[in-house]
Amino acid sequence: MTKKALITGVTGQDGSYLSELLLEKGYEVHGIVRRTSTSNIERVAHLSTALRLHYGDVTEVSRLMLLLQQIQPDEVYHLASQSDVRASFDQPEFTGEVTGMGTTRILEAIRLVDLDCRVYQASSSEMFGASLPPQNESTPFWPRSPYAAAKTYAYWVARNYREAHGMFVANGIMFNHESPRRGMTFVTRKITHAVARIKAGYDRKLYLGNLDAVRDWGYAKEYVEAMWLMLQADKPSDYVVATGTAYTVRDFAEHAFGYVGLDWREFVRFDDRYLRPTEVDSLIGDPSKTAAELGWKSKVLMPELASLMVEEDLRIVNAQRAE
Ligand code: NAP
Ligand code: F7E
Repeated sequence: MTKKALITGVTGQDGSYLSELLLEKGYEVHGIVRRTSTSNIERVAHLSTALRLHYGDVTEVSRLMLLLQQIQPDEVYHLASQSDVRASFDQPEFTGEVTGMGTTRILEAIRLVDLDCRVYQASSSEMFGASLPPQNESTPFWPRSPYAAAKTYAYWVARNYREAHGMFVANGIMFNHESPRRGMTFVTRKITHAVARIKAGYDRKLYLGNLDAVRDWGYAKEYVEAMWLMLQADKPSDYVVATGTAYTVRDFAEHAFGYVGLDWREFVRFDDRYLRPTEVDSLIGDPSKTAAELGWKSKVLMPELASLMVEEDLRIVNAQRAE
């Protein structure tokens, strides 16, 4: 029997890589897409004949229930979220509604239609916030943004549906993961895209905020494999997904500019608009449980990740120039 998967947030970075992975594995893959006035399906356009897309929104439970009833998925990957930490300070209520309550709605919809399926909840290292690294599954949460607070709420709701209703719900506590498909506002992609534009002569400066922040950056394409593995386990649990390595934003900029032979110090300037009211200084994951129980281990580390992202942004910028 062909397995069926439903992905919320299918048009996002992770949704696109996960769709590819599940299609490769022979799944029938369904995705929920928001109706927007301009196209939001670029990341999955190449899969459009294989993917089955449905309009929906995690703020509308009646639609979620209908889709679950019609599709009858074996696995639900709940990735939909307002995922920009800085933006969550400007839109805290909206972030809570989508990133927090969205999880309750999807779980309650599954319960109400009495669907026997496995659920992945996209939890985040941001929940650790100010707790000192290395962070693992037992590290206390100390959220430092409305986004992190919403994800912490969603994490506990996921745990509660597991404990109260016996549902198979796994939390993937993912540390930052990036790729050439990363949204332009996140610091890695902002840097690699700027490097390509500066190299091509379109821009002369890049404005950034806190260069001292430490992150554990991995490659999104590898991280979606861990999502799938969590739903193949014998029992549901919570897993940290990370590389265990630490770099600053400054390190990332140095590698990205260095890849095209430029010195980052000539181009990067400070702009306090990119500072956050409360910052997360250092996130470094300890993925030992995930390695031991799921056999997952990251391969691509920051220097290679920065290079492959710059490489793809150079290709994009050069293709635009040729048009
Ligand atoms: P992303 O690129 O920002 O994608 C978010 C997805 O959610 C998009 O498809 C977006 O649709 C969709 N969405 C937003 N609001 C929605 C709504 N109201 N109803 C339905 N869909 C909605 O995020 P990502 O990097 O792929 O991350 C996937 C998940 O993992 C998110 O929950 C994120 O918070 C979490 N996470 C990410 C990281 C990371 O480093 N990437 C780390 C830990 C956890 P549009 O395309 O229409 O905007
Ligand atoms: O910031 C600093 C910024 O926005 C990383 C999301 O996927 O990962 C992501 O959240 C660091 C922060 O990611 C700029 O202050 C400096 O310390 O790329 P980011 P994030 O906030 O870590 C987690 C795990 C998620 O779950 C989230 O959904 O970089 N920084 N200058 C900057 N950040 C941005 N965006 N822009 C700057 O100019």
